Amino acid sequence: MVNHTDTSVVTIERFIVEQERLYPAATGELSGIMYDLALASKMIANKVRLAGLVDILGAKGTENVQGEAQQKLDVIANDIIVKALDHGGRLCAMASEEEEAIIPIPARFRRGKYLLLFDPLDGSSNIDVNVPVGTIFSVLQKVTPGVDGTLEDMLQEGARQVAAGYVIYGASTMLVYTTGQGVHGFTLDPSIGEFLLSHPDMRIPEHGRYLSVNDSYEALWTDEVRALIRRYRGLDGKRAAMNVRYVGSLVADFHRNLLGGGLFAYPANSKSPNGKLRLLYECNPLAFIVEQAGGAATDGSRRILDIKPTELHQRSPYYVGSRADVAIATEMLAGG
Ligand code: P6P
Repeated sequence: MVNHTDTSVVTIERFIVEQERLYPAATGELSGIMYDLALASKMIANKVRLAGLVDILGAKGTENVQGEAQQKLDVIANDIIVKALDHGGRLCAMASEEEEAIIPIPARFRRGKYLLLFDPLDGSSNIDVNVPVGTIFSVLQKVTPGVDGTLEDMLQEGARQVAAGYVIYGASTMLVYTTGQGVHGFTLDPSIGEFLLSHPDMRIPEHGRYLSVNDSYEALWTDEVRALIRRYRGLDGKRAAMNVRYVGSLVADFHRNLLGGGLFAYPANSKSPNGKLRLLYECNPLAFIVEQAGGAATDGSRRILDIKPTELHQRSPYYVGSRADVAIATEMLAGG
């Protein structure tokens, strides 16, 4: 790990180069993906920031005041990421929450050895109430023969990710990522258009302050889940009560808990037996981040990163955050 004495002038580009130098065998392909993701994030940040002003909200297929075809912001974010990364020669396929099938690299572009999976704008329904939203991404390495990425290449356990991260579009725009060498946060300085290293080596506190859960589903949970949430809320006297903080935007809730310590829970319920969140491009990347920061993530019985996916858009129950609090979930749900 390079020792940064003055983090105020470490751009993400410099940080990526210095990280790459730690690995003589590195080809620079992964670094190139991170550059392109940083660029796409700046472009999306611009769109999100202006969303309330230029009438680009609303359902896809309608027309805006200029009579232009209306696009939802998450479709716009999706297209920004695809176009920023499809021609760099580092990827052999992509997958997005916005697209049912995997996204091939156009025939005119060279293929690389990596795959990018992403949720382009998670929580986008919160835009019009000015709640922070986010982009979540996961990078895998191709495992099948041939040059084009396949569904099989996408369906790898989260433990096989080579990089993961998120961008939070809030009071400031932050990009937080890991390549397995710790978690590092960069804050966008819009006056110069650069992401600057603001949070080197992020660590999540062992015990959580915050509990993030939508307990309007309480009647749909199992007795074990209800007992677990009561534990976190200090109602069974076995744990101090956690402060409930839930904004309904995964990246915003996760980011606050990463910084202050906490647990985010989206349990299975009788209407959604696998919960709501997507394994491949929501649960896995944030699980990689949180483990690298000293936390943990489970579906209630298994480590999230050990789950072998069977479908591209499959969902998973999700408990992620401070290690001691995730351990309580495992103990109370899996009889662990
Ligand atoms: P609920 C946003 O729609 C999202 O996908 C996540 O960002 C968020 O954590 C979750 O759904 C909120 O879901 O059911 O509590 O409204």
